Amino acid sequence: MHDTKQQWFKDAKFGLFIHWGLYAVLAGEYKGKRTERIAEWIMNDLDIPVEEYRKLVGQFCPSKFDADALVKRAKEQWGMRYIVFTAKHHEGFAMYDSKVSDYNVVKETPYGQDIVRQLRKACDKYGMRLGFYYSQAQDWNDPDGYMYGKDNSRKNYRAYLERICFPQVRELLTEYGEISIMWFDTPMGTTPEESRELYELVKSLQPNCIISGRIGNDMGEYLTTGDNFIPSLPYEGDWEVPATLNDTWGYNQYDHNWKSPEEIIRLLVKINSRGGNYLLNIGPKASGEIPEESIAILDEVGAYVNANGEGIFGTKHVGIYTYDLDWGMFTRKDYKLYVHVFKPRIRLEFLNIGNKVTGAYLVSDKSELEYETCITCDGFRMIEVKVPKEYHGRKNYCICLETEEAEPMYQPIEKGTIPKAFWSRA
Ligand code: FHN
Repeated sequence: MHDTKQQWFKDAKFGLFIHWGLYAVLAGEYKGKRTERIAEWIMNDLDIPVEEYRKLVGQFCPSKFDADALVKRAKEQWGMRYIVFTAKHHEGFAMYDSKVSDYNVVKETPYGQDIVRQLRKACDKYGMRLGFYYSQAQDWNDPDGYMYGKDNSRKNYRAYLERICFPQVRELLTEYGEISIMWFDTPMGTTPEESRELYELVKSLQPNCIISGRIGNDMGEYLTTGDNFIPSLPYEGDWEVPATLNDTWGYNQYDHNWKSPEEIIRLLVKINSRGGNYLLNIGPKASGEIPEESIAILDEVGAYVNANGEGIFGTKHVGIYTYDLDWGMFTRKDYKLYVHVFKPRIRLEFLNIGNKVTGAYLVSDKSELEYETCITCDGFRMIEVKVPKEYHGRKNYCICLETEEAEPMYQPIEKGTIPKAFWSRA
């Protein structure tokens, strides 16, 4: 079982991933050809030569980037608890003032400013945790960095690690204050010894910095699931789902396949209910602006998160309930079972829950709710909560059932197998 031993990560539940690099200039299209895959992979997928791709630096001038406004919004409006920013993605371009390689935003772009430094400042101001995505193996700019689906046999990855990866990781962990996560990705041919070296480098510089699941060779401190992949069962231990709002990470002007705010709310609660964190991505444009669709979705999601944060942050994975409800999902803390209600209901019925309920309230304003426990005419134990009249037509709210027992006690469907104690309480 993965254990980061960091309570903040276990409690965080909702984070912001930011994929931003030179690929934003192309926005999914190079010389009239659109990429059919994720936008930040355009260099690799459309075989753009290094010399050509490097010319994009001249067009990178994000004058509309406002780190302060972004972090403020992520914290206050979207309810997110941490940010992971692509300090260097597979394209090999550093979004900070790297002394290790001139291929960076300060040295080579007309913009000339350190993006990471601006995020650091804003995160400090708003009390937001900051982590870095760092592509430790794939580097399409460097002759010794891995590429995907290409011949890597003549590359000297060891030389790459020593020349670029290790020194840049050192820079990121010594020049930018307290870093909460190093988010490594696509380890490719990294050996266990190399993963170990990288792990130890991070820990020697910042012992509390958490290392993502994709450092390779099972050395991550938490499980990073596949992109947009949610485990279908509750999972104990620390884990995180990196996920997109549409079908790309980096900005793609042609990708309009946005998920709705309602879908995102359900995905967030589903992941939280199974015990994980949701690391949800935005891909800023080359201008520095955040796509308006992303903002609109996240503003609405954030309204839910802010009103119902008690049932999100600090919750633990919920065991398997006997039934698959089409109108709601559970999260929990000790002695509290939260029910996120996604469809209009007049009453909320919970069949085969064995707990003794001691109170019920609406999470957003703490108002008390009426409830009762009964035995159905089929002989099943049922808890019933009355939805207040003004909520009858409403969806997307959260209630809390306070219980005498620390954990929810789901009963099997077959009556004969239900322990007597639960029946006698009704
Ligand atoms: O190749 C990357 C991809 O561009 C993106 O960064 C995602 C985020 O999880 N990780 C890799 C693919 O899994």
